[in-house]
Amino acid sequence: MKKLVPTLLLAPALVLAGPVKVIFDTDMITDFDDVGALACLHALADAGEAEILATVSSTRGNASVGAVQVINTYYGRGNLPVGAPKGIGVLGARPGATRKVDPKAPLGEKSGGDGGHYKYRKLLVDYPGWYTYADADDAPDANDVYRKVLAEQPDGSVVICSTGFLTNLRRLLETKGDRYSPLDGRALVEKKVKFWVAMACKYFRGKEYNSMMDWESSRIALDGWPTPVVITDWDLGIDVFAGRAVAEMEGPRNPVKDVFAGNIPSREEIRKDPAKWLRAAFGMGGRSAWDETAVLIAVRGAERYFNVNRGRYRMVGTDGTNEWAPMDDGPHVRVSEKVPKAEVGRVIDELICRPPARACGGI
Ligand SMILES: [Ca+2]
Repeated sequence: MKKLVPTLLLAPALVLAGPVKVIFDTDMITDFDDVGALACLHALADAGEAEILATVSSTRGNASVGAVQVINTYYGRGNLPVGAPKGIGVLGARPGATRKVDPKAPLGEKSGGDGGHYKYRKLLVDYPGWYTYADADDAPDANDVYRKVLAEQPDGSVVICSTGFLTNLRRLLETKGDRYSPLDGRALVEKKVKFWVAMACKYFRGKEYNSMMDWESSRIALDGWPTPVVITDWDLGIDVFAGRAVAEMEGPRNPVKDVFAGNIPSREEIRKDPAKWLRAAFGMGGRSAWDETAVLIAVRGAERYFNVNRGRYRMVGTDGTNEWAPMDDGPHVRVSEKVPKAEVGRVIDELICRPPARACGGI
């Protein structure tokens, strides 16, 4: 008989009084569904559904932390704690990259040497004064951010939402007791974290960018996490589309609108060859909304929009491959379609398009 997933673990908005406390962990190195995800999270915070405790980058040496700060500032929360991994961590957009783009170098071509960094470095050029860390390497250690924030929060109250690499989560598990807490990382997570929702992995076997790029950290984090983990995987998000609405929204420019408007193909282009654009993760509704689905789950619970399936994701081998094994008492939950994907996309678009409730600033 199929074991039911305890609702208590998956629908915090329904069982906890007050806003859901969220730490957002993002890459912002290539793709830009992270921008939509962070916009959704701010909109949910504006509505009183979420409280954003920190926003950290899972990459090093690029514009990711600065880009996060630009978006935070747009929503009037420029002073949110930010951080990045130290010592280990993804440096470039491509697997095995050993060099980072110099954050002080002139802005490169969109499809040239800057690669995926372009859109985030451009954000920093276009919004000067909205951020403090142009280079993620200059930002505080994500471990300090995580440990300080977790130690200050009530037990079992924090939801971690990761939409990038699992580097920070691995590093957090490996921390020792410090000035914030005598507990080691695993014990601190066990005490404070209600659950972790990760946009990662490929169903049921394959390679997926977030879990592949730093596969060793993915293995350690997925195998060692002591509280429930909800996975929204590549196959779920590929045909949930969002972002066209904000890209075509009337009104003044803003960093969220800029990113979507500058990076999604026109309706006409998609009309000419929809299959080609789907392979590139674009649809008439915009960009595949992998990361935004993770935010919906973190704040509103997995079961509001998705079916839940229990099992275990694990990394296999040493090339970044993962696989899913269904099991009634597995430590992980994988979500699948329940509410039609087009409707989920509309929910996401409505959040992304909401004007900020606070005045721009806070940096
Ligand atoms: Ca991402």
